[in-house]
Amino acid sequence: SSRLILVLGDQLSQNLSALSQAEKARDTVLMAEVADEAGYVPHHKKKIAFVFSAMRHFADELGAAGWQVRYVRLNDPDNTGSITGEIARAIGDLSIANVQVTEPGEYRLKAALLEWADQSQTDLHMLEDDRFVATHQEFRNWADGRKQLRMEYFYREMRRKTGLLMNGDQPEGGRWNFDAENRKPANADLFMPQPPRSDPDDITTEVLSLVETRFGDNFGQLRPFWFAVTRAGALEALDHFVEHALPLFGDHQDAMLEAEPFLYHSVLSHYLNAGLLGPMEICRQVERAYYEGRAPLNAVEGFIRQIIGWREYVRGLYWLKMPGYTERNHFGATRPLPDFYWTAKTEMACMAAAIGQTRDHAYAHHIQRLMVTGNFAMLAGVDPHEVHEWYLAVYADAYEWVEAPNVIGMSQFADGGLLGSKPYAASGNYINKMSDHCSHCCYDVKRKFGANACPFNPLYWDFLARNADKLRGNPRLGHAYRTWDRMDPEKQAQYRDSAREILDSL
Ligand code: FAD
Ligand code: DLZ
Ligand code: SF4
Repeated sequence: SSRLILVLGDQLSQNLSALSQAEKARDTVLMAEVADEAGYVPHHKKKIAFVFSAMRHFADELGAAGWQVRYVRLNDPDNTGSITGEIARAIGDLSIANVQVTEPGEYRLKAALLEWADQSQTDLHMLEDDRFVATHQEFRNWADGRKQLRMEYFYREMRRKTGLLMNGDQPEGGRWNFDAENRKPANADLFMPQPPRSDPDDITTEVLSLVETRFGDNFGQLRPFWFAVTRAGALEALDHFVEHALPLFGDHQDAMLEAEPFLYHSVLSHYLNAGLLGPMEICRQVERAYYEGRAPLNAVEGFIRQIIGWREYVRGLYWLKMPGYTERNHFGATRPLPDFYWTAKTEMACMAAAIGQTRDHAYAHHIQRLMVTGNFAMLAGVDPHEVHEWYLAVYADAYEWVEAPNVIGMSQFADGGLLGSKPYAASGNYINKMSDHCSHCCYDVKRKFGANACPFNPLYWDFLARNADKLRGNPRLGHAYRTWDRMDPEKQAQYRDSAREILDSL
């Protein structure tokens, strides 16, 4: 009998399991823009526009490929506002009894679908999402019985599984990881590559006015809107990255420049997470650039590790630890998120740059997310759940399965060290070493405390002192605590007084 095939906004892949196990001549595809998905956090305007426009283009492509598509627009008068509501309405209109869907990426929606199917006694067939390198089962098997889950070991398994950069069972170049070569700062350069920009077509233009009308008060700059919204456009962005930015990706992976939001990063995560690109096709193309002598091993290995290592690892951890993971709060932090995360109005040049480009592009690269906005929130003792909701809202690539482990685990250490072996806490010195922000800042990065000292300096020591009961035993912080312990008490008090003043002013 005929089936309803649900395709979600981050499932825009022709090879999606729900589609490959369906029949064009018999089944109907349902895609729906709904208020619930557009509103469970206050998404950045560009993120909503990207998802809706990419959904509309994908629906057209499915139609052109011969599928029957029922596409519900946000403004359709009968729109019920939820995915389950739209399934129920479609089932009624089309007299279909069976629903088929690929497992949603977020726990929230998966739970809602299963609960609804149960209550309405609908036959709901949920298929595995095979657009990843590792299955849930493989990750669980790997994690089972390990005392510590470390990305590096999981990554090696994924290298072996995929054969990427492998010579038989040996890693290309004799080492698994070339990160030691990847920590160089960057210099402003007139020839810095920029991600390619697409002009809005008619579909995108219509979506932009919808977003303007319905989400005009949301965070973020809607225009200029330059993201690609089709697979063809995303493939062009991939080619562009491999040709222009990949060769220097490794060297400057951790660098930050005031005037260069993208540096040598790929800016592909929103395409990948929405399904317009697949992880293996990206990695194969990047690997080819190495074997053809167009990019060095430190860049290619570092890039492939982000995708088959980190991306797969955080997804595995998410499904292992949900529900409950997003509520973790190891340090018991309770401060509300400072308002400047929404306005970029702060005197801290590094924060203003990271938040400002987040507002403009719905993008910041990894080190900004981790060592600037994330680091500051952790040092300041911001409630990790508020931090989590901010990250989930403001980035075009943000879906909870990838965002939550990065925020709750990697950046806030709110899971108490499940994901990372130590908190990514750093004083201004780190930011100064890796960026040119401090030379644009009204704070003095060399000043330890007192008026116009870089706020990261007292906050760093205050964070360690405040959380000594939880962190002192961490071997990777031994050096920092020895330094703190040797400091004379007057100096310690100056750090802590300064921190108190900064925190009170937030
Ligand atoms: P590149 O630097 O070019 O890296 C290549 C690809 O590797 C990315 O496109 C991405 O798919 C993958 N990748 C790299 N690092 C990670 C990582 N730590 N976890 C998972 N995948 C990774 N990434 C998201 O996709 N969505 C998020 O919501 C998200 N939230 C984050 C929040 C915090 C606090 C931190 C520290 C990191 C977060 N990341 C997230 C990971 C990373 O910052 C982004 O994937 C990256 O900045 C995207 O830009 P890019 O495509 O230019 O990446
Ligand atoms: C992010 C998003 C937004 C903004 N809107 C929709 C939508 O209207 N309809 C839809 O199917 N998906 C949307 N998405 C993506 C979903 O939130 C995503 O599929 C779930 O979070 C599961 O990962
Ligand atoms: Fe950021 Fe401190 Fe440098 Fe200013 S001085 S840019 S606040 S690290």
